[in-house]
Amino acid sequence: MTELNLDQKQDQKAEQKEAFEAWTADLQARMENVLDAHIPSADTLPTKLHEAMRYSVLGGGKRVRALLAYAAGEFCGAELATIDLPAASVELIHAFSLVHDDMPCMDDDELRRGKLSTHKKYGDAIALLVGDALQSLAFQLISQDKLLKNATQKLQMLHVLALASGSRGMAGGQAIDLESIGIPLTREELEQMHIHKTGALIRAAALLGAYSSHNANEDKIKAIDHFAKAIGLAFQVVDDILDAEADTQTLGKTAGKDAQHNKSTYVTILGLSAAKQLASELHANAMAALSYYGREADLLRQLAHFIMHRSF
Ligand code: GRG
Repeated sequence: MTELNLDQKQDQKAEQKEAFEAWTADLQARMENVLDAHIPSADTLPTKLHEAMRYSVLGGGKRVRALLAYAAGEFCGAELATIDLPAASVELIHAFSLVHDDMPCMDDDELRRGKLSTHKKYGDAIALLVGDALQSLAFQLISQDKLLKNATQKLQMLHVLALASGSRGMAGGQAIDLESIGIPLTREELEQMHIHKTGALIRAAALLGAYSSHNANEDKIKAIDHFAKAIGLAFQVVDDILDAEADTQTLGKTAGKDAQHNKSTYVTILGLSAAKQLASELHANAMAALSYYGREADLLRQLAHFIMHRSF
């Protein structure tokens, strides 16, 4: 094979970046359509609840979890269409968590995805119901998915999603978070909290993508799992850095909330520079999980890069 010169390498990199941006835009739009098609229309009774569900899910968000499911699914040989509903189900659980997280009894934020948070627009009672209904819809979508032919495959997905969102996953992580306001956490405690609160659903997204394949290879699933654990935690470290460094307009949610609420974060515990170093180490760990694989893992690698370098 002939060696590429510097210019050729730069051209290749620019082409890969462009292709990844096109893939991202394409699948974000695809996910928007899937979600739009599966959340009842705003003129279906009860209209206010459905309008608020659509408000909370559609027209915003980076769709990182769906992208991860698509990338992991493609890596394992799944058809795109088979990944649609499992990926949408994770986005619904994620949107549910954001709606509840913004409420006064939780993180209390009036801004989400650059617009009023759901309880500010529709009131607390509707916001609670939006979360409940989105959670149910997530499980409904997998259970009714006609492209998942095998009942064991569906059960496996439902199990992974239930574990990731329940008391041993995201809800548990949120409980630790609430208990720790004003109480400094150790680095280990902070890590445990984020592995549950943020990492569990990101890991579930990748696994659901992988399980969308009818014949996923065991080694590939192990690699995806290792990759997702590392990049899930890196996602949160980057989130803490952004909360400290970025402004409200860029974030689309109130910046500096962690400091305001006297919360332990990677930035308060380690300092900005060590937090950035930790994010790079976690990224390297995620890359190591894919080291055995060639071009077929490139989407996962590029997605990891996107997570590391996002601005919101
Ligand atoms: C949902 C089971 C369940 C219980 C509710 C409220 C709650 C318990 C958990 C909150 C979990 C939470 C809000 C974690 C934060 C995760 C996080 C970093 C969110 C931001 O994710 P992005 O940046 O958001 O992917 P977008 O808007 O791009 O989708």
